[in-house]
Amino acid sequence: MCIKMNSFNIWEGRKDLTKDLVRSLIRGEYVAIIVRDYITESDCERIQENFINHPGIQQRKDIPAVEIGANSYGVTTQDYFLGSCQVMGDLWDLMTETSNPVIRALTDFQRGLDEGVALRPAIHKGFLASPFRAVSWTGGNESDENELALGLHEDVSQLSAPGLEDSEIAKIIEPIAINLYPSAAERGGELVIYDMKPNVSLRTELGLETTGYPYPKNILNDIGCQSISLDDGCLVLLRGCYIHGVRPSLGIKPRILLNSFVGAINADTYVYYT
Ligand SMILES: O=C(O)CCC(=O)C(=O)O
Ligand SMILES: [Fe+2]
Repeated sequence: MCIKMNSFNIWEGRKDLTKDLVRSLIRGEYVAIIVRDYITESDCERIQENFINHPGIQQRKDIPAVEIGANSYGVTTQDYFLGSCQVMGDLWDLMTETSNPVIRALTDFQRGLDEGVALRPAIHKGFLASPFRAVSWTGGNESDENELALGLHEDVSQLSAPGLEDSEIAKIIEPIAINLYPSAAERGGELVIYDMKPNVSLRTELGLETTGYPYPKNILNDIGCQSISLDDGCLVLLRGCYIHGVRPSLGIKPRILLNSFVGAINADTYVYYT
């Protein structure tokens, strides 16, 4: 699927997300940062169990996936923030008897921001965005080399959706995804990132200016990409303006993603949302 490797910078290491790495990512020196073994084995096991047995798990309607948490994609500001508040208890349950690696990742991210720059939840009329959502993509057939469980997209255009105009998150120019994988697929489930940052005119030409999804494969024919194999405990920070997608997962173990987005809304404030 990837035709040209290593054409852009992805940092890879283990255990810790340092201030310097966060700074380098924000400055644009890397497209993504991969920190393996970021979540402890016992937290991974616990989150897997909590996810599988969770009564709040929902089948998504638009794409084969199961999810716990609120999602700002395709909804109005009011529905998103209301939904975020309603799922807070479910998210706590998912973190039962863990050290809460999502809060650790958000805190590590904040430490990399310049002095005086705050990271806080996005807020709307007193309602707070939730710190993460948990999702497992269940679709796709791994034997088909072109198939994806989550199609090619970027995470920027969806912030221009008409329903979100009045929200803080609509002010974000470049979101960064903070993705934790307490459970990776036995096989497959790779995150594929392309060296392409579509501009507004391309997004508009393709009719994706308020969704960022799904990009047709043929625009990527000569574009470099990297396929990132994930394992239990990985943390990936990804600049959401680059086109990316997810390969189908195989095996009985679910591929579980804990996802948050962060982005600047002014010179001294970053917000997180889902
Ligand atoms: O599942 C993944 O690895 C990435 C998911 C993603 O890109 C998204 O939810 O926007
Ligand atoms: Fe994404």
